[in-house]
Amino acid sequence: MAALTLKTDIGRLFGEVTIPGDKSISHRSVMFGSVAHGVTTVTNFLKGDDCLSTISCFRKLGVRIEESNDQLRIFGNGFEGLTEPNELLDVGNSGTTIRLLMGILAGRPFFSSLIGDESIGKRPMTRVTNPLSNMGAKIDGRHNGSYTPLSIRGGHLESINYTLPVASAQVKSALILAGLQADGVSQIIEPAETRDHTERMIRRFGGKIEKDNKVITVKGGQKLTAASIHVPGDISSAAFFLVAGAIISGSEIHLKNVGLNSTRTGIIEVLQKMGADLEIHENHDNKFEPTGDLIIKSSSLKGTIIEGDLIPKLIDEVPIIALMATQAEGDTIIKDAEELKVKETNRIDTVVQELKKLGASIEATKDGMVIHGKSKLHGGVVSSHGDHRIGMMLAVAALLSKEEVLLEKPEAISVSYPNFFEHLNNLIQ
Ligand code: SPQ
Repeated sequence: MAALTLKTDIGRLFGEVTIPGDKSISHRSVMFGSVAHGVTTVTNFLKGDDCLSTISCFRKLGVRIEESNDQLRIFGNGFEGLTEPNELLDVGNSGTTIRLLMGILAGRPFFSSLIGDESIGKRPMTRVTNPLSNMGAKIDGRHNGSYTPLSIRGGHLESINYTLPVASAQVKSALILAGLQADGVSQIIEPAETRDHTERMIRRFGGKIEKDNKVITVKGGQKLTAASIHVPGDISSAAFFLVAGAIISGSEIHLKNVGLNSTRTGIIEVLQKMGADLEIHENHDNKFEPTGDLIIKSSSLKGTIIEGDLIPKLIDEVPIIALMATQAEGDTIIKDAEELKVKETNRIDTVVQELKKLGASIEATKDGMVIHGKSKLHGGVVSSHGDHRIGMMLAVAALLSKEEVLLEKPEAISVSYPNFFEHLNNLIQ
């Protein structure tokens, strides 16, 4: 796709956005619907490219999935209802799809091959393939099973007692999904708390999982029963509007239906620490996943330090937080965030490289970045590098420029937010 001329030199942002469905929860709703017994219905499913890849993989595994405008119907027949695929399972750009799917396939007595796009081909898979192999799955792939294409022959699994070497919800979830099919009780220990959507899904589908601080315990052989799922709005998508509203003078944006699961709300803590004018209206009747409405107004911001256990709660928001820091007084230091190097792109390098092109004062460090505020951003030619979150961050950055900003590879944004530009443009005054 040709480079896109972004909106620049705007007055302010004003109005309301209904945030589309959460990507992490949408993936999991299809996966659990497929391995449960009965018909699962899903509303507010995110029809972004990543979640559509998950649907396509489960169809190839023999699951009937009906899509209408406002709902998905998934006809699950249990883990044992999945059948050997005749075709390659293509996960596109989606790390969540491939890693969680491997946890499911590890326990299935058949052969499958998984592929993805160029970015997936660079993302480390041994974090999942090693513990799954220890449980009994036979997995191979490029560089000794480290990278796609991967092949997996599943079957009988032994339970596992495993301390995660990195705080990763994807690794944790893959092991939980394998643990559900294993003999005995598995224990997974997290170095820091990560998003708990998989654990919540198990309970929603009638299963049991225990969590004691950072220790997760799950018993194999559980039967899951179909459920109805309403997917809350994605706080990682809302983050772009929260930051845009905070940094563009005179703005006021109302965000409806945002997921407020405390394992995901690091962005809210950072906005508050930096002095943002944010109102939170929690919705008290959603016990499956907490939700609420947010109102953000522009205000003056100050730099902060972001580190430690807060990082997994905002890992996908670091690109847009870095932009916010360029508009805050003083320095912002982001550390303990080495995981950013193995996302769709190396998000430390791509954030630093692209924001510098627009005039930001920002440096990469070994495990994060330092941003010196406040910078006046200007025009230029920037690239998403094929990473949706970098693309959306740059579209918000461009709003601050008086000169033209061209975005290369804008199509990446459809991975998690297909109508992002429509929503942004509706707010511009
Ligand atoms: O699915 P994918 O490509 O890994 O997506 C990203 C994103 O920015 O949307 C990461 F690049 O989100 C991950 C997130 O970083 C989604 C996720 C999940 O749904 O479990 C967990 C996080 O990854 P990880 O590796 O920390 O477990």
